[in-house]
Amino acid sequence: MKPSVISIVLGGGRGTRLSPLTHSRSKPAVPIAGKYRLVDIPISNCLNSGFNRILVLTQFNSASLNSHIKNSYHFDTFSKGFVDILAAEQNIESDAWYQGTADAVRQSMKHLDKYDYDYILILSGDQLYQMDFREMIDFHCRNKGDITIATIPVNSKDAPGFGILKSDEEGNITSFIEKPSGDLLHDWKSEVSDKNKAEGKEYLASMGIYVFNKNGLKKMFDEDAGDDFGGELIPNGIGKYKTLSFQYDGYWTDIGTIQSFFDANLDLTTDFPKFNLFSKSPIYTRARMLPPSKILGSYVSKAVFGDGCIVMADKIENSIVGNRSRIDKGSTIMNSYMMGADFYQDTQEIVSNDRDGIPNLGVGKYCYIEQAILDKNCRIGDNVRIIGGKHLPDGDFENHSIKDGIVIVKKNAVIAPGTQI
Ligand code: ADQ
Ligand code: ADP
Repeated sequence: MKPSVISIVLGGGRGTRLSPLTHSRSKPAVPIAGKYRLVDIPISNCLNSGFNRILVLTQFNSASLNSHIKNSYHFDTFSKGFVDILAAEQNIESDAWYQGTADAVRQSMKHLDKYDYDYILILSGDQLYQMDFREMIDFHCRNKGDITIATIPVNSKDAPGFGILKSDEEGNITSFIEKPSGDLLHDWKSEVSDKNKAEGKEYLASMGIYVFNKNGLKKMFDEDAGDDFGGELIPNGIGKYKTLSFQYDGYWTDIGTIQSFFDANLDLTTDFPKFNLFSKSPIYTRARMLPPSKILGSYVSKAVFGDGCIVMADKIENSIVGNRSRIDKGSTIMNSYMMGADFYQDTQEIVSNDRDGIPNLGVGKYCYIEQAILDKNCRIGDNVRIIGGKHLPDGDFENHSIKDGIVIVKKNAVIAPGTQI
């Protein structure tokens, strides 16, 4: 019999590590890969696994997340599928934000009572991967776990950023430490495959993807204190709950920081990206009915285009160009992610702006942009040079921020002609 599953997507803490992309939108609504949003990844993995009852928990319910979910995920009456957003809400008992991952799920349990389910699948909202969750749920049922954690081998450089665990031969997790400091690592090596060993990946990391039995999770919330799964409830529950490791060997990356977000996006422009957009399991998103993209006389290499773009640039290389992007003649875009725009300007407006020296939506004439993220609806004037690089110190300015050497031009920013960043 098909297991009865409700999926919960943890849609974001405060999203500060992804700011300024999260200034005006919640984290799940951050655009990726030119035409999707972060939340499309876990939702698509659920749908491709046959689990179509999905709740997205978020700290604030921005208009763009709401409209994205409402416009993207439609189910017929007979399927009983839904994707609903649960935003942190004030109520009689509490006026607090979700205090952590476990608190977010704990506060949401009352909304689940109206559904029939046996298992809860808890997912992070800021990861890029393709996984068939049926295999994980099968593993959980076969081995009669209370909790199953998806795990992946990582190297000693990455290990301090994750929950690290050890398991016995049957996959029972025997110990777990959240984000161990480097000096503790030597105690946390696991037996891994020869391939992983050769790559130096000798630590088993939690992917922050959990399966719980419904009653087990309720019991945990009733009996154990803690606001965070990785920091408190999971490590404290080892020994009390049968906690299993389900090892995954595919591509998986956390995209919670500007650097990892940028790297994951730009990897999609390589010959053989680690994340396969051209897969039999589709990534679902909003069908926007945009026209095809039009390229006029540009040299283009290793570039990924969204829909409805008009590109007259000289050169686009190693870059993602999102929906409705307009790039004027003589411009170059290198190693960058341009998110595109939410709307078009009409031709009359473009001509009159050109006449008056007012920047139009998109990138103007004779610009040079490298190592940058251009958030949506930017207006980059003519002859602007934006060149990121590791030599640049982090900073936050009116129209842009710099993080890890990446220049992030803020949503709706207007960059005056001739500006140099
Ligand atoms: P982190 O990713 O550092 O570690 P956390 O920041 O708690 O954990 O985020 C997990 C997910 O929950 C993210 O998608 C985040 O946006 C979301 N989230 C965080 N706080 C939230 C809140 N208050 N309300 C709603 N959503 C919230 C976790 C585990 C580690 C594991 C890594 C793998 O704790 O053990 O190794 O994930 O990435
Ligand atoms: P996408 O899914 O294509 O990224 P969204 O539908 O989330 O875009 O965003 C489109 C948003 O842009 C909508 O909220 C819409 O109201 C807004 N929008 C559309 N036309 C204009 C316009 N001319 N000026 C400003 N905002 C616009």
